[in-house]
Amino acid sequence: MSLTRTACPYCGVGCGVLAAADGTIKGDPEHPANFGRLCSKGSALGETLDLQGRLLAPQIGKRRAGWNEALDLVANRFADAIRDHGPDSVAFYVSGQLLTEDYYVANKLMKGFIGSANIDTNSRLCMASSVAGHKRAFGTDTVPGTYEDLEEADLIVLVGSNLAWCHPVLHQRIAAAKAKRPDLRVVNVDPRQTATSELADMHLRIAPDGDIALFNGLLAHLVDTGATDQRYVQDHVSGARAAIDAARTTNPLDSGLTKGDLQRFFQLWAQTKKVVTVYSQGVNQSACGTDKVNAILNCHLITGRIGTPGCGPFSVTGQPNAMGGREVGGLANMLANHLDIENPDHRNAVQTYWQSPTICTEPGLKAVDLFQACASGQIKALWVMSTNPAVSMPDASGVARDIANVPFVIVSDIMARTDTGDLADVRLPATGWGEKNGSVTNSERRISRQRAFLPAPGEARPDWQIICDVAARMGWRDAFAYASPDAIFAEYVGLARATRHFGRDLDLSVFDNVDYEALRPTQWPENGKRFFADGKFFHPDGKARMLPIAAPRRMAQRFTLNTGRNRDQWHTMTRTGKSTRLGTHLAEPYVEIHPGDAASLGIKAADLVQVDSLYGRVVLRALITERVAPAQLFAPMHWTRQRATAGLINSVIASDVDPVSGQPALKSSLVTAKKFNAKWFGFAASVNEMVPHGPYAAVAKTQSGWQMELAGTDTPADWETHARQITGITTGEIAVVEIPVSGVVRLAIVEDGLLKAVFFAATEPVALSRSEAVGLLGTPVDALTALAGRPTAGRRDPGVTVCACFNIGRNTLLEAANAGAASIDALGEMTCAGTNCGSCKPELAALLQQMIKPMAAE
Ligand SMILES: Nc1nc2c(c(=O)[nH]1)N[C@H]1C(S)=C(S)[C@@H](COP(=O)(O)OP(=O)(O)OC[C@H]3O[C@@H](n4cnc5c(=O)[nH]c(N)nc54)[C@H](O)[C@@H]3O)O[C@H]1N2
Ligand SMILES: Nc1nc2c(c(=O)[nH]1)N[C@H]1C(S)=C(S)[C@@H](COP(=O)(O)OP(=O)(O)OC[C@H]3O[C@@H](n4cnc5c(=O)[nH]c(N)nc54)[C@H](O)[C@@H]3O)O[C@H]1N2
Ligand code: SF4
Ligand SMILES: [Mo]
Repeated sequence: MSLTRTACPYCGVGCGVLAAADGTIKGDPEHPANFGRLCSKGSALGETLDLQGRLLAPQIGKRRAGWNEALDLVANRFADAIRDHGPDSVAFYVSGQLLTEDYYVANKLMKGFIGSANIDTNSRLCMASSVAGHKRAFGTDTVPGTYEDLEEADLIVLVGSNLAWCHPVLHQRIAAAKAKRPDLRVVNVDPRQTATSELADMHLRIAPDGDIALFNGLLAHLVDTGATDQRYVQDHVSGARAAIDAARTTNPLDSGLTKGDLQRFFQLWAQTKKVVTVYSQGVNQSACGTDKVNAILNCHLITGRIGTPGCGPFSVTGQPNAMGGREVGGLANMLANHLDIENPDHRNAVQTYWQSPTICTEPGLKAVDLFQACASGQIKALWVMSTNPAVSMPDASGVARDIANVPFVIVSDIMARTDTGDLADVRLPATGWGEKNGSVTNSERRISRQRAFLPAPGEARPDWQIICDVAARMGWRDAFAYASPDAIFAEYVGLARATRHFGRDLDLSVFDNVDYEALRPTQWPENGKRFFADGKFFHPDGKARMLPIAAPRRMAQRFTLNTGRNRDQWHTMTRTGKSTRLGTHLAEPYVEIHPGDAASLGIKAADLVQVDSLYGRVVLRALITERVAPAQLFAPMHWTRQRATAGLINSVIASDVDPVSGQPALKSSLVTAKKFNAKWFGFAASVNEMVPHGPYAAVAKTQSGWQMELAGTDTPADWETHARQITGITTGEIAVVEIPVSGVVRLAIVEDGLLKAVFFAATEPVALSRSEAVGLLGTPVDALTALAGRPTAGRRDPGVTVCACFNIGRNTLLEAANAGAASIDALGEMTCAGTNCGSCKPELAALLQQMIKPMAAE
């Protein structure tokens, strides 16, 4: 089977992938982002390619429609709204998971032809504060460095970034560099202990939003100890005086760190010339996110540590094409190609190049405002592409209501059912990864091709084509008459050429007349080039700006709810949720809570916790751990209404935003927490797909079907009926074991000699080997054996999955460790764990650490 050279559709590392239609997936050894490596999500891509659950034809309401009918309807409703209420009565909400070509035409249609800037994107939730911080400091949204800087640096500071889980291949590059050069220091600044902290020499457990106090303190220290580069500052930087004065008014102890830790960190930073500061959502997703970015940039500017090998601030992007989206101007406050809406010369140039009837003259609505405008009735037609805002926006229940309030909603997605798709009037089937062609830009400005290796399924069409089809029907056929993404890319490169005289950073000349089909991963402005070592910035005076940043006041809080990601899931799980290998790493929505807090709330291991805010309520499994600090909670963002009844974490998050960037504060919500009083707890596994219902229920796909965790506040009248309802197995024989004293009920359904479903309930959280129960489904085991709830003779319970690539469970690893495997490599040799993608290595290290603890204590 011949392999197609393409790029991973998940994170912004932008790994090269070799893929084939039979599901073969390999890392591309020649791609400069990963040199052949892949993480667990990348490795499991082959398992997400099946057509189950895909949207394969346009739908109007609940009815299947033809493309012509659906496109006519969309074009007419948009045209009607614009005619009756003006261009600002319509909006697009798009995604950093669109390809550059999709993004380019969506932006062109809205800004140049409809004449509004009401196109915003999920990058608002992701990168907006970095964009705003870059623009304030540099005059443009420029990421100065390259991945090689991570290998060249002597100190890497990871701020608000769980690189081990979220950018695993970059994490592995750092780990490899550190193994080779043990002098390389790594510092992790995160209120939580994460898999990333394990690699770090120093974990600074900062208070929520304590980052400004930390970096202002550092700035003052750099000045006081003469660690600044006065020449660089004099020639190339403005605003240093005011920034230093503001920094001096900050008390570094407001960071929540001790004096000793602060001193150690300040000295290390001051004394190490080659520093890279990597940051992501712990910085961006905050009500002071832009200020955090500039507090970091200030320290790099005052030392001139920017743009030289091993030096610089490095905002790592989350989505595969967050950078491409920024380049083509896909945010409401940008034009195109890093040009500014506010600048009439820029607007004229773009309008002339597009030969468009109009051009937006002022910024459009940013995500949170955009959905508020849906609530107020301003937005008459909304088109959502490649994102799931009914889950991922703050105040997700409110946003779902806002979307439902829009008279006409279009959702383009690859999946038939998503929480947002459920609210649409028209759903349009898009081709997905492996079926579509285009380009993406990764965190280090490298443009790679995504290439198709599968046919388009059903009637699905590429996003760019759907947008152009609508534009044509709105009367702009010629301006959107592209034969292929190739033509769109060429136009985008041409726009950069036509606007080169403005002297902006986005120089795409390396792509002039490039062979698109054969395009190799290439950085702009050219491979290996860094920005700003020459001191040339993009403000009118050519200088960078340091900004005076004030630290936020710390408030007394009951619980601060922090949110983020799991190693093996991607956002709202529409794709990773299909992989059984990925589904069992952490199989239900959970909340990390400190042991002290758990004790004071009477919460024991595996209990359920109810988390409330002014906006909503969630019920989550307690994960009691010292990884979180007292008075803080952490919950992952992944669970949707389809996967859990009460796990939608964003339903408790307020829509507070950063005043500069408009990015929501998704990491520090004020909430209360208490024990959820369940009458009973349950676990079910079935060969059928199960739908979560009841006060607490969460489903996950398994290799034998589906599993569900449950809890109820009322005891069902009849367990047998309940079990059949839950598992969806209505025929076959049912065996029941009931132990009235302890309230334990166990049921198994056998049909045609095969085990079809099991259901366990108890008044306490159900203790049983899930992997064992799941492993028995579909096999000819007798019901009573299935109900034992523990490994049958001759079978070993592998335990919860640790290594997703080879499906190696915790118990298997513990056995190997007991048998003498004392290092990650040894574990790998015995069990294969960690030898493919390596994403689980931090967990392997933790497991080994745990094993040696008792001995160390002796
Ligand atoms: N497995 C996986 N990988 C992904 C994704 C995914 O869904 N799954 N999504 C991709 C996307 S789009 C993105 S944006 C990236 C995100 O990548 P990351 O930013 O690394 O991920 P998060 O888990 O959102 O948050 C990072 C850390 O910020 C910390 N934090 C919270 N508040 C603060 C604070 O005030 N200060 C500091 N210093 N830290 C704080 C959190 O405890 C958390 O550990 O991941 C990308 N990669
Ligand atoms: N609490 C909390 N909330 C957060 C965050 C957080 O850290 N905490 N992080 C925020 C961040 S950084 C981000 S990036 C967002 C992500 O949030 P979303 O963008 O809402 O999440 P996804 O699940 O990635 O949604 C992508 C959708 O596009 C569909 N899709 C996939 N491929 C294609 C395609 O080729 N074409 C089309 N048309 N559709 C496609 C998928 O099926 C899916 O429905 O979440 C944000 N929300
Ligand atoms: S690190 Fe993993 S998710 Fe990110 S691009 Fe590489 S393989 Fe894909
Ligand atoms: Mo993101």
